[in-house]
Amino acid sequence: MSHRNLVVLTGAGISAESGVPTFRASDGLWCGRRVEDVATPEGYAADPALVQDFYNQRRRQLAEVQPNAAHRALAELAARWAGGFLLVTQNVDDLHDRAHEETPPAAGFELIHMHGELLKARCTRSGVVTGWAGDMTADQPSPHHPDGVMRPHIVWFGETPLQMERIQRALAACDLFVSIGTSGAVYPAAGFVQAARHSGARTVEINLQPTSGARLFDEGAYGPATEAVPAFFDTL
Ligand code: BV8
Repeated sequence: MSHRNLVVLTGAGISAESGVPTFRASDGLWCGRRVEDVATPEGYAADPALVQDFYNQRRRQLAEVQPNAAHRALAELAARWAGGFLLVTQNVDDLHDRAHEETPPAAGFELIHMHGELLKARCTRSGVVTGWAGDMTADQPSPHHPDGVMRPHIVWFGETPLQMERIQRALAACDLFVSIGTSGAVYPAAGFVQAARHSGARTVEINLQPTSGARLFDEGAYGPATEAVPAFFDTL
């Protein structure tokens, strides 16, 4: 079966073998606090220094990690894919970006970070988003608005994910949907497979082992992403 329009969704599991901890393996705690409590507007309002430090530590860690064979297999597929190819990641690391810089994609490729990016910051008043590689303080002055401060350009729990209309259009037109390294614990990303099925797409889950949503997929390919992802894409 030849596929034209591909949508791939990735989660923390695709970066795990690069050394980036997943959310729910580390029992979802950070400094003894639930990530769901730290990664929220309320958490940020209550203790901006703690939340900024949570992201400062993860931003610094990016300098120590590299894309792995799963990121590179996606980049190699994107370089040769003739149709539409939307890669939607829930991850805020830049490992996909670096893999596609090393192997430039074909014209029909697009990468969306639906939960934002560690290497970007946003002005709380103007909404202007800029690149940000260093640490951020709790009251980081914004160069874009006299009353604004810079916050991580991250979608917290309770905030609206980015580019949802674009994602929903791609899901409505896709004929192959592949979900890689995500537990399916977080919405709306966890609902994308249903939208793809509704469009008649072939749906595939790639993970260490079947997730609680495995029954929603036509097929599963199980094992570490650095093995299972290249092996599956070799069949396309
Ligand atoms: C929204 C940025 C409205 C932060 C993140 C009650 C019921 C249902 C939903 C809700 C509810 N109450 C609230 C909600 C909504 C809420 C939600 O879903 N909550 C959950 C906790 C119940 N969602 C939201 O608030 C979202 N916004 O709904 O707005 C809306 C909706 C639609 C349209 C418009 C508006 C916003 C959610 C975004 C939150 N921000 N990230 C940060 O990074 O600090 S989410 C966070 O979790 C990360 O992005 C992460 O990617 C994501 C999901 O986790 P996973 O990536 O799946 O990681 P996890 O650790 O869970 O799993 C890892 C997987 O990898 C496992 O399956 C494992 O087996 C596998 N794996 C491990 N190693 C490997 C591997 N696989 C292969 N190889 C390996 N080596």
